[in-house]
Amino acid sequence: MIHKVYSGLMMAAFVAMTLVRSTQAGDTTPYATISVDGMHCGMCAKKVVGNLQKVSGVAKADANVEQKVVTVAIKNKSAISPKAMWEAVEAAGYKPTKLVTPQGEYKVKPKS
Ligand SMILES: [Cu+2]
Repeated sequence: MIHKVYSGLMMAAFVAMTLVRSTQAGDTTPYATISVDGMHCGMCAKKVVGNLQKVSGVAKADANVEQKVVTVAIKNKSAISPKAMWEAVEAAGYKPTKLVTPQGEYKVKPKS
C-alpha cells in the first residue's frame, strides 16, 4: 500500500519534470539560421538581433559575428514568416544572403 503511493508520487514527479524540460527545450530550439552580409562586429549583431527579436513568434536570436550567422529560436509551436525574418535583417541595414528554415532554404527574399 505505502509502496504503491510512493511509486505514484515518483511517477507524478517524473511527468512534471518531463513537462518542464520539454517546455524549456521548445523555447530555445534553433529554428532558422540566417547568413548576414556585412555583420562584422558586435554593434552590427546587436542591431540585427534586436530587429529579429521583434518578429512575431521569435523567442531569441543569437549572432555569431565571426561566421556572420544569426540563429533564431522560436516560441513553442510558433509559425514564423521567413519573409518577416528576412525583412527584419534588411531593416537593420544588412543584407541576408541565405535563410534556412524548416519551410525551405532561401537565397532571395521569401514571398511569405
Ligand atoms: Cu559592425
